[in-house]
Amino acid sequence: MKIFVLGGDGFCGWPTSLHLSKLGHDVTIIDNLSRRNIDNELEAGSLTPIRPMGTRLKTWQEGTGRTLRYENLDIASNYHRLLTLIGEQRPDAIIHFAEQRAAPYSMKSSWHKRYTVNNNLNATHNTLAAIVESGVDVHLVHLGTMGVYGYGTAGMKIPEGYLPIEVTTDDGEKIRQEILYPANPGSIYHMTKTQDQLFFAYYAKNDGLRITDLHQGIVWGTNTVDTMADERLINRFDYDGDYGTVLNRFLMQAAVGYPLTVHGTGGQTRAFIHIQDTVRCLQLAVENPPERGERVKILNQMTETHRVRDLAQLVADTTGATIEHVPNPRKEDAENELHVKNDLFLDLGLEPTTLQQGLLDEVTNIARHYAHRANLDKIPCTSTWTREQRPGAPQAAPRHKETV
Ligand code: NAD
Ligand code: USQ
Repeated sequence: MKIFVLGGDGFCGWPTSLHLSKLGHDVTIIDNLSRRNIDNELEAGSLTPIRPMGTRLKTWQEGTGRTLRYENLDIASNYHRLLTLIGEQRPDAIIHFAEQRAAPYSMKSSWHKRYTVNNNLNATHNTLAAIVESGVDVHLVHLGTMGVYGYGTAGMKIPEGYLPIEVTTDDGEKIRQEILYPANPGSIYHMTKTQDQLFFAYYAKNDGLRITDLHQGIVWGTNTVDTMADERLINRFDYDGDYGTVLNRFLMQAAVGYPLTVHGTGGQTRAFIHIQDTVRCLQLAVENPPERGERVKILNQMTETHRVRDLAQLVADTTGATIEHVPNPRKEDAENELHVKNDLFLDLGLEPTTLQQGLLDEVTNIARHYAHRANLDKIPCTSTWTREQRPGAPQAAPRHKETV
């Protein structure tokens, strides 16, 4: 298959590109390297020494004899080049990872909110419009997030995208239908993913596009078998307060002797998946496209759920790290339950890598191995969700009954 990987230089996109290339697919990476530029902006960087794109491609070629193509292109602003590439190359599938993906980064300032909205919505919409305009029958596979649902359960497992409902018409007739699960984003970043869903529903309905949307949980781990083959292929590992995700941050913090930063009570429950399972899910999604005219195929891409304080305890027990409860810079429920359906990927043959299997390996081979590269000043989460949470901000005046 000919496959475009939008965002193929990133944490999920790079190992996915290697995995698909190894399987014999003809892969073209499209990436504007904005993530590397954000590292410059934040004066932070990957714990692992990621190599320039040219070195990555050459190393893969030398090691496997396979060629990965690369186009440096901003898909959010360079619509015509994207359209031309689709028209000339006629890909069978496009995998879309190319968005600004960090919730804390999206909340840093009004500039960061606007950048995230402009980048993510235009990236997704340009891709859809270009597929239609090109007339090529492409299967679009998008990386969405579990966060589109919010993290509540309403007393049931979160279904895969669609909620069955029953409404009573004015004539008293009961009608059953399935609607998109109500969106409940917890950050500007997550909000862009809820809007992506509407773009997909519209283009599937109006233009018959074949679209798969993967609602992925928090990805942990670093390497896959392919990125481990040569150190020059190593994947990125984010640990800073904006881009580091919770479990990888805890692993890194344990390795450098920094107390594990649990926000508030640590009562947040989240869904997780290992990076090796992410690439396998992408393979399964590409191999199982929806039919033309079918509604958007939505799959929950996660393998286990954990409460943040339990994760901290697990890492502490494994490594001897200490735990610190720090004020939560986010606006989120102090405690939540989360139960999620993931039958679709299990039915397709996914065999999950569990935390129990991979945790110690990750601590030893990545976090401890590269601990000398860490900048501890970059660990604290400084992006706050509201003005009132900013350091030194005047507290909102109490609302008295008579002024309401
Ligand atoms: P990442 O930031 O490491 O990778 C994204 C890549 O897209 C980067 O290389 C960046 O340079 C590129 N990019 C961004 N905007 C672009 C544009 N306008 N044009 C061209 N390239 C652009 O992020 P990631 O962790 O690999 O996440 C990939 C996708 O998966 C995201 O859409 C994210 O929302 C989703 N996701 C990630 C996680 C996770 O835990 N990392 C979990 C769930 C969903
Ligand atoms: N948290 C801590 N301590 C930390 C960092 C985070 O307690 O040091 C807490 C947060 O308050 C939050 C939870 O851990 O309650 C998860 O935070 P996170 O940064 O690991 O994950 P999140 O912001 O949700 O975003 C990540 C990815 C995003 C993806 C999402 C999937 O960056 O791209 O969409 O996970 S999900 O969470 O399922 O929506």
